Amino acid sequence: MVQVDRSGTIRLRIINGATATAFTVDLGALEGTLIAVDGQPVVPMSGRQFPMAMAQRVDVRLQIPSQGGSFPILALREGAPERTGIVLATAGATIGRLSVSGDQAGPILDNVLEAGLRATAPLAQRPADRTFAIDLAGSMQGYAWSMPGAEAIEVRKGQRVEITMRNVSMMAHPMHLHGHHFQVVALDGRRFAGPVRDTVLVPPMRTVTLAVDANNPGRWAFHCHHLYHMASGMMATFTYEGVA
Ligand SMILES: [Cu+2]
Repeated sequence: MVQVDRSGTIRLRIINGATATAFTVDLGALEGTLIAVDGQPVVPMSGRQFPMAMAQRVDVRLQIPSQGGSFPILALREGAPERTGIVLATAGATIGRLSVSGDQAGPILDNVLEAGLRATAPLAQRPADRTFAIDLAGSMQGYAWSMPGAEAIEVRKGQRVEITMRNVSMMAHPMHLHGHHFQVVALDGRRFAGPVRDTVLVPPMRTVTLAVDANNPGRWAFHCHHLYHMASGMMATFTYEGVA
């Protein structure tokens, strides 16, 4: 339980720190405003449910009603009834006991919300200097995963880089690049000025393109944040030329 003030404004920053589980944050009776993803501001979007893949963060602004009360903020497990969360409560409010299992399975994550997000500070408009096309491949049978096309991602400082990730598997992959924030610039080939972030979900059989300015020389991990996928093949690097 987290005590809050009547009529108070709350900023919740939620991190999906799970190894292999996606969630949907459910605000219950409260309406919230999504104001940032992965710590990067987005054009505010109101809603009651926000999907979160592994490693993703959301910042949600909430208004506590003047009459007060208790307000469960739940994280619904994808495709299963289990849930967890916190309760925001004003002084003296009655707090009911909640089951760890809901009535129905949590939503399967897709990119519907992603398509509606817009960065407040998008990357400058410019053509890509380097483009890479990679597949996200593998299967549950044998549990071997790979990122063909990502073996040799090598860039130069100052370049605009675009990476198109095509998921040819039947599992979703939250793809995470270290050392940078990128902008999501296309979903299934449709261009848009999407959010700036560092982890983007690529659902099964879908394609996501990210754009990134190579401005932080090093040898950076670029991987699926489903840690069992990462450990069994979905790990690549984003390397600057001349960096060992
Ligand atoms: Cu994965």
